[in-house]
Amino acid sequence: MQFAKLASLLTLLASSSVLAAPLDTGSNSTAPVQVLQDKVIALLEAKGNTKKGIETTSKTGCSVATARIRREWSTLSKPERKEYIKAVQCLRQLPSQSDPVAVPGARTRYDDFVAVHINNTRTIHATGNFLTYHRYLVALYEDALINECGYKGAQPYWNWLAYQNDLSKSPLLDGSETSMGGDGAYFAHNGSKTAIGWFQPGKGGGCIASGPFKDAVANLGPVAPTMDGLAKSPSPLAYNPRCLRRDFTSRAPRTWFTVENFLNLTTGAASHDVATFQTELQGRFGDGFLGMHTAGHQSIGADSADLYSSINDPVFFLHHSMLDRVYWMWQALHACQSRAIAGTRTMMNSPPSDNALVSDELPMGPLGPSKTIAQVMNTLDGDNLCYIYM
Ligand SMILES: *[C@@H]1O[C@H](CO)[C@@H](O)[C@H](O)[C@H]1NC(C)=O
Ligand SMILES: *[C@@H]1O[C@H](CO)[C@@H](O)[C@H](O)[C@H]1NC(C)=O
Ligand SMILES: *[C@@H]1O[C@H](CO)[C@@H](O)[C@H](O)[C@H]1NC(C)=O
Ligand SMILES: *[C@@H]1O[C@H](CO)[C@@H](O)[C@H](O)[C@H]1NC(C)=O
Ligand SMILES: [Cu+2]
Repeated sequence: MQFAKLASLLTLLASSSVLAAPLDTGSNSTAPVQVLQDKVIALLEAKGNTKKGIETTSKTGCSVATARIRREWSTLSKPERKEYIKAVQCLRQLPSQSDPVAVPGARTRYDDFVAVHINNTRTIHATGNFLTYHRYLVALYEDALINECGYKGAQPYWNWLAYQNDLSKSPLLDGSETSMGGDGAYFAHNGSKTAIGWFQPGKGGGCIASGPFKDAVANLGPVAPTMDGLAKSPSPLAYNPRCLRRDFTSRAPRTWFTVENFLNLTTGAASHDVATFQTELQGRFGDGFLGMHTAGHQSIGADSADLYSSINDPVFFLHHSMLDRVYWMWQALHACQSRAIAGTRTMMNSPPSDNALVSDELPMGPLGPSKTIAQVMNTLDGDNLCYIYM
C-alpha cells in the first residue's frame, strides 16, 4: 500500500466539501474506490502472512496470491469479455435441472438461478442473510459458468462509480459486441414505480435492442413489475416467455453512485456496524434514499427493477458482484465485525420472524449445496470460497 494513496484518502475523508456535497452531483470519480481497494488488499495480505487475523488461510492454501480475481468489466480485454458473454449465453441454452413440477417455467440452466431467486425473494432481501445469500448465489453462478460452460475467467463486476451518467455509452452496456447488450428499444410508457416514488421513463422500455443479448428471452416472471406495459406472470414460477426489457435511466446512478455514498458505506457513518451498512446499501426508503443496490436495479429498469425476477437480466450478476465487493471491502476494513450479521429471516421482518443466525442455511435448490451464512463469510477461507476483487 503506497503511503501517498493512504494520505490522499485521509485528505479526502477529512475534506468536509466531499462529505457535505449534495448527493445529486453526478460525480463519478473512481479514484477514492481504488485507494480503498489497495488498502483492502494490503489488509488481506497481512492477515494471510501473520496467521494472526480473525481467520488464517494457511490450511487450505487459499490466499490473496492464489485466489480467483474478479475484475471490473472495462479492465477485461475484448476477447475476455467475449469469453464471458459466450459462457453466459451457454448457460442460457443448457437445459434446466429444476423439478419441472415445482418450476414449470424453467427451460434453461440460467432459469434455475432465476427460479431459486424468485422462490426465496421474501427471505433473502432486507433480511439477515441478504449479503451472504447473494454472495453465495454469485459464486455458484461463477462456478456454473466455469464447470458447465468451460469459462476460464472469473465473474466480472460493474464498478458503479465508473459510468453513472449514461449507461448506454459505457463499455458494459453500450450495445457493442463486447458489452452485456444495450438499452431496450423505445417503448412509450409513463415511467416506473420505485420504493421512493415515481421515476420518469428513459429512452428504452422495450426488448434489448443491440449487442449479444439483443432480443434475449426471459421465461419466468415478471412477479412484481414496476413499469406500465410489463404484465405480471400468472404465477411466479410459471412459463411466461417474452423478451427481456430494459429502460436505462440516469437519475438513480447520478444520485446514489457517488463517492460520498461509497465512502459513507465503507469508512463513514454508515460503516460503523453491519445493520447500518446493509441498510444504507439496500436503501432507506422512508428517507427517500434508494441506496446503491436498488439504484443499480433501477438504472437498468424494466425487468431489472422487479425485486423477484431482476435476475433474468444477466447484468444482475455484475451488479451483485459489485455489491459483494463493497461488502468484502467493508469486512476487511472492519475485521472485528466481519462475521456479524443483523436482521431477521423475513423481508423487513414481515411477517415477524426470529433474528437470522450465522448457522442458518442458504437454500440453493439445484444450483449447488446449501451452505450456512458462516461458511460464506470469508471469501478466502478456501473450503467454500477463494476469490478477491481487483
Ligand atoms: C421454494 O422454497 C421453499 C422454502 O425454502 C422450498 O421448500 C421449496 O423446495 C422451494 N421450491 C423450489 C421450486 O425451489
Ligand atoms: C463522468 O462525469 C463527467 C462529468 O459529469 C462526464 O463528462 C463523463 O462522461 C463521465 N464519465 C463516465 C465514464 O460516465
Ligand atoms: C402510468 O400509466 C398507468 C397505466 O396507463 C397508470 O395506471 C398510472 O397511473 C400512470 N402513472 C402516472 C404517474 O401517470
Ligand atoms: C451516511 O450514513 C448515515 C447512516 O445511514 C446517514 O445518516 C448519513 O446521512 C449518510 N451521509 C451521507 C453523506 O450520505
Ligand atoms: Cu436479490
